Amino acid sequence: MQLAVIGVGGAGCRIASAIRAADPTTDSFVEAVFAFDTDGDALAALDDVSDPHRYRYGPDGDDGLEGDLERGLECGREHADELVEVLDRGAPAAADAILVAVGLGGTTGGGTVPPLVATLQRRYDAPVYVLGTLPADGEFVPADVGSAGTEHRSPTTGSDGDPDTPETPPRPRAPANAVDALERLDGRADAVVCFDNERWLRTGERIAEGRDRCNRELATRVAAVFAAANSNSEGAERGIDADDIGRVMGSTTDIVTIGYGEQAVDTGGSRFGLGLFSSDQTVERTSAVSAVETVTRNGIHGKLTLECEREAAGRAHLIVGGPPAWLDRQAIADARRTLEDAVGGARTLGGTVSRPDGDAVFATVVLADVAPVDRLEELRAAADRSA
Ligand SMILES: Nc1nc2c(ncn2[C@@H]2O[C@H](COP(=O)(O)OP(=O)(O)OP(=O)(O)O)[C@@H](O)[C@H]2O)c(=O)[nH]1
Ligand SMILES: [Mg+2]
Repeated sequence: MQLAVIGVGGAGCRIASAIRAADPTTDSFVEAVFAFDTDGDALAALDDVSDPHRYRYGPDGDDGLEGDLERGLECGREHADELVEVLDRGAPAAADAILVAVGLGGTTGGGTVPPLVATLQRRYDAPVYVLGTLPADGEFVPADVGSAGTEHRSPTTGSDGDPDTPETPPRPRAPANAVDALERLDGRADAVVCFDNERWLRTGERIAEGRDRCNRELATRVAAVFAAANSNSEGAERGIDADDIGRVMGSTTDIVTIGYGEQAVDTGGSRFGLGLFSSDQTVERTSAVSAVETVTRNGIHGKLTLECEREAAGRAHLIVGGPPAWLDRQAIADARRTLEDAVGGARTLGGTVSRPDGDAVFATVVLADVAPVDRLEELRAAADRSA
């Protein structure tokens, strides 16, 4: 499966760049990465996007949009065709899906992505998925309004920490922007994969301090889903293809969250030699079973990109992968039942990914059509309060 990744705005571009960096296979699942921003300095700071695929558009100056989503939307509508022309030059026609990454609290990203996704849907047959971060409380809740007497994270301004950490302005409109952008994506995006910054930042940590770590964690999960549909599953029980991914993501703008568990395993040094030999490796069955059980449990019950009750999922997909000798069939069948039990009546899919050169067993859990989600309700309430 080949994915065209488009980052829009500061967060979106950094996440797109991190996805490129996380691509684990030589047979890359990332067909092309594009970065679109109104902020030229932010574009210039990206690590893993080639120059011709970085594109600045819209008003000049850092705060041309001044946090105003209406202006962001206007800018997005005005420039959507122009951005798609930039994509056309990079030939994403071969892509099986398009992934648009965005920080949903932002003005550039939140304003551009809804009209951009609408234009992409008109121009390409491939499904268009949005990967959106949800704003953290520290961005918009004043420091002295912490909940129920608990000490609250300080706002995102100030350079009281590491002087090398870039400052980030407070974003009082972040929840309203996020809620508004999500509503506008309804009926446009095939699905919206969410990542909750509030859950992934450490206590007291500012976006600028924690974002690179968060982006790596998110990129690992995105890669685990989409690279799975790109791998050689020869010898494995059941592979995964783009249709499986399409089935679990759906096409009706469902909210999607991803869980992930990984365990390093001894591959007898085969990763330094030819991958060929790792399939000859003998692994004690109890070790293989225990590895699959552990990563599955962590994938299901560990931290999700967006927290929700497991029973809140309408569909679920379990991907188990690793060196072939570690992929115990019975353990994988049991893992699938563990997921079925956890999600109640949700429809579940399963697949196996053989990674002859890998040195870890992993489980990726995709939960789709999740509702209700507490964090989304919190952001809606915060948006109402600021209205
Ligand atoms: N996970 C993650 N979230 C980020 C990152 N940068 C910003 N955010 C989040 O994304 C939201 C939008 O920020 P940006 O992407 O910088 O905003 P933008 O789209 O460039 O819009 P403007 O700068 O306001 O024009 C913020 O409210 C943060 O919640 C990042 O690198 N990683
Ligand atoms: Mg910006």
